[in-house]
This record gives sequence, C-alpha cells and structure tokens, in this order.
Amino acid sequence: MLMNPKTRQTAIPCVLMRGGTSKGPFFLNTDLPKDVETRDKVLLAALGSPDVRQIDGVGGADPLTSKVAIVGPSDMDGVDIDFLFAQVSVDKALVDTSPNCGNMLSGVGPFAIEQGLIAAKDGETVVRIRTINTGMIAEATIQTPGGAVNYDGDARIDGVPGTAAPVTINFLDVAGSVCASLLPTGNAVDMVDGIEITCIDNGMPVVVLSAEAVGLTGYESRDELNADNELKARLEKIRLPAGKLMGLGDVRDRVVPKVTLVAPPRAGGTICTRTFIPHVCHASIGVLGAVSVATACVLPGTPGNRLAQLPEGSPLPVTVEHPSGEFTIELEVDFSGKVPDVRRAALLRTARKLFAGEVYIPGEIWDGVRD
Ligand code: NQM
Repeated sequence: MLMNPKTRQTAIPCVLMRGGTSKGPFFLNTDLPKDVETRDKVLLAALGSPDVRQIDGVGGADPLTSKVAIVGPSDMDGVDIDFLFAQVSVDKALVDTSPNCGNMLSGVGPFAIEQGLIAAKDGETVVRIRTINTGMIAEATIQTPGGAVNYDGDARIDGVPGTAAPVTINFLDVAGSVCASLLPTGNAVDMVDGIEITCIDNGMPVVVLSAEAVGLTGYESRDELNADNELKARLEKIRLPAGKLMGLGDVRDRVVPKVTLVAPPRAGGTICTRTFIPHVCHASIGVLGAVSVATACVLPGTPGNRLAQLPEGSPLPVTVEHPSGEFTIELEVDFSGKVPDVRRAALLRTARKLFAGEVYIPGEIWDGVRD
C-alpha cells in the first residue's frame, strides 16, 4: 500500500504468527520492497530496532520474538512455497538472512494456505517449503480438516503453554546449510582457546562444547547465564575463531554460529543443553540448532557423544533437554560409513495465527512503491 500523504505512514499487510517457540510478522514477498537495503530498513522499522525495548515497533525485545518470515510461491520443481527468514537484531541495525529458522518455518504452511498460495486438502496438507536462506527443503504437514487450516489440537511443545494442532516437519538433507559441509573444519573435534569443540552444521552452524569446560554444570537457568557477562565474553572468544575455522569469516555481526553447552541428561533425555543465539541464552533451543546438536552427539569422540546417553532405535529418537523442557528429534542415521550420515530429521512443532492486519512504518523509510 502506498504511503498515506496525511499520516506519512506506509501500511504493509502482515500476519503475526507464533511458529514453534518463536514469534514474528509474516509477509508476502510481494508486499515488501524488492531492493534488499530498503527491505531491511522496513523490517527494522516494523520491529522497532535498534532499541532494547523495540518500543517503536512490533518486535518482542528478545531474539526469539524479533524474527520475520517472507513468503511466496516457489518456481522450483516439486516445491510449493519459498520462505525467506530474517533475524532482526533487537539492539543493532542489523538484519541477518544467512541462517534458517525451523521454528518460524512451522508457521509458513498455515500462512501460505490462508493466503491462498496453495490449496488445502481435506484432512492434512503436505507443504513442501524451500528456505531460500540456505536452499533447505522441508516437508510440513498441516492439519486442514474440511480444506481449512485448523490451529486447535492436542500437540504440546515445551516452551509454549497449552496445546495446539501438530505441525510435523521432515527435514531432508540439511548438512552444510550455511557452511560448506556437515563438519566444516574437516574434524569432529577442534581445539580453540584450550577447549575441545565440535563445529557442526546440520541445518544450523553450531559450536558444541561441554559446559564443564567453561566451569559450569550445564544446568544453570537462562537468567543466571544471561547475567554472566564474563561467561559471554569467554564464549565469544571461542565463537569468533570457530567462525573463521568454519569458513564463515568474521562473525562478530552474524548470528551464526550459535554456541551450545552440553552436559549429561538429567531428566531422562539424551543430552542436556544451554544454547547461546549467540549472545543471549535461548529459552529452549532452536529447531535446526537441536538437529545439529543431536547430530554432534552421534559422532564418536566428540564432547557431545561422551556426555550423551544415546538410545537405540531406527529412526533414532534423540531427546535434547533445554532450559524449559525437552525436544525430541527422530534422526534417520546411516552408521555404515566412516562418519555417521544423518539422512533425515523429523520433529513436531505447533503454530498459531495471532493477529492479522497491517504494520505501519514511517513513510520516509519506504513510500510503498515496489521498484
Ligand atoms: O535453530 C533460534 C528459534 C531459533 C532458530 C536461534 C531455530 C532453529 O528458536 O531452527 O528455530 O537459534 O536463534 O527460533
């Protein structure tokens, strides 16, 4: 919509969705500027960044609620929908579109159906989604009784109160999403700053290390960890060289790699985690972050593998404990080669439409003209 000359604001159609344990505005790509620089300015203005409270926008003043989904039909064979994920920094004028977000992804199917981008079937609708940040393809199964999205159901995920309709997601071949390969340094274990780490990318670049190596139990609360500035500085001293080793260059202003501290499970799961994304401790754990950490746990000789209590089974159910509960991922692993090969990861999320309308941005940032 064009800027209103009286109010000098531009209204942009937008749906606020919860996707998994994240939340943010969903846009049709045709409703945003084509030019990337202007688009990023629009996203910063829409969310109210940079500002720790995001008071002048609709962002939630937390990295988990300062996310955007940009959605459109796909022209790729066998793919229904293209999804571009944007992580909008809360306190800096930065928009990072390099990583994926499996949580926001869970809202893409319902949004695409409701926007009429694809037709729903009666019962369930499988939506094939390409995350164009990294080229990852996922299949999301959405509940569509009577050919309409149903958000109500019995599925429960830790980190979200109550229950909702299940969104099951199958990730196919996510190794080397942002980096060149699953193990971008060529090793399952590297030494950085005197600490053993695993640099891995199975959907999300993550540096995995034992909590004990940085003087923690790994069971500290999110608040305790977020208040520990000395720890954060120590983790950044590991993350910056790890980013270089992973081929990501200078990652000071990038949200990847994330850093996950691991410890033995203590609630009947496979591994206990505390994840920094990358400077704030996650309230739970990211979806693809969890897939990467679960994969690290099946690699022999790594800190994750030493601390994990791996179950048996095919697919292998890996339960990742996190600050607000746990998250189980089913990994289809081929153990026949030198390095275990994760072929598929399946998991459960929920999503809900929260609000639909228009988000207003100052007209001086964008007048609503698309070219
Ligand atoms: O790893 C947080 C989240 C995420 C990303 C983050 C995510 C993923 O919980 O797939 O979902 O790692 O910054 O939304």
